[in-house]
Amino acid sequence: MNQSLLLRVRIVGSLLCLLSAVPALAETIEGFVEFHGLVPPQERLRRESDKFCAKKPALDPSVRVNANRLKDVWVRITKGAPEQLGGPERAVSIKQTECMYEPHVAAIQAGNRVIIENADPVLHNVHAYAGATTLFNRAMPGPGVITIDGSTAQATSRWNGVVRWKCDVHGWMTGFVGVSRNPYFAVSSDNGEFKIENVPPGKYSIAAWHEKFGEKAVEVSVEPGQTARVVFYYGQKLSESGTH
Ligand SMILES: [Cu+2]
Repeated sequence: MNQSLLLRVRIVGSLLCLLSAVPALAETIEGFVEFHGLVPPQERLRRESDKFCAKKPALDPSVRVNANRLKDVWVRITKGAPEQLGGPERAVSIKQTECMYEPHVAAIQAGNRVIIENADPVLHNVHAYAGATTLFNRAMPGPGVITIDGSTAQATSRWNGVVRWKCDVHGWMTGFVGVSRNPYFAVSSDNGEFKIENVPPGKYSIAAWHEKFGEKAVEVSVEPGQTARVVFYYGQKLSESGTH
């Protein structure tokens, strides 16, 4: 081997060493939520009490299954990640449209803002509960936007769980916001998939929550340079939820 080739081999070798020494700090946890067994039919909501809302038929959004995958499951790391509050620069938007909340289930990090829009020409009353405690209760008499921050963000930061939304005018209007005390969370999509990004390698407990079917939990190990895959199972029990 001549000198210049040897030098090149050494340089490439050093670069490879450098690259492999750089720690992988941000991996992804991804997966989906399966539902097995008889899917409860989506009932048509009784909305005759309000002329505007009654104009459009609407279905109960609480259980939505598409090709054996369950939508609107809040998935988040519950153990293994340090507690960390979010900032007001991040926000989730929730729209009241045709007398429904869109999205039906959302998620934030405690401390983030919640922006609530009324796109309807009717009164909605945004009444948010943590358990049985009212977090806030705001009337929105017509189209407009309100932002929930400040004292409410502080209230949610003391609390780790699901905030339930309710409209006192229209009893069928409910929605949910999962509040995490770390930045690692997601909500399952139309096809039941979720993705949690920028997770440092480590061992974690991950919990899933669905408004009708409750909680599931799995342990997952996030390895450097690898995407961790998780499946949650609801409905008829075929096998335990787990990694795959
Ligand atoms: Cu309403």
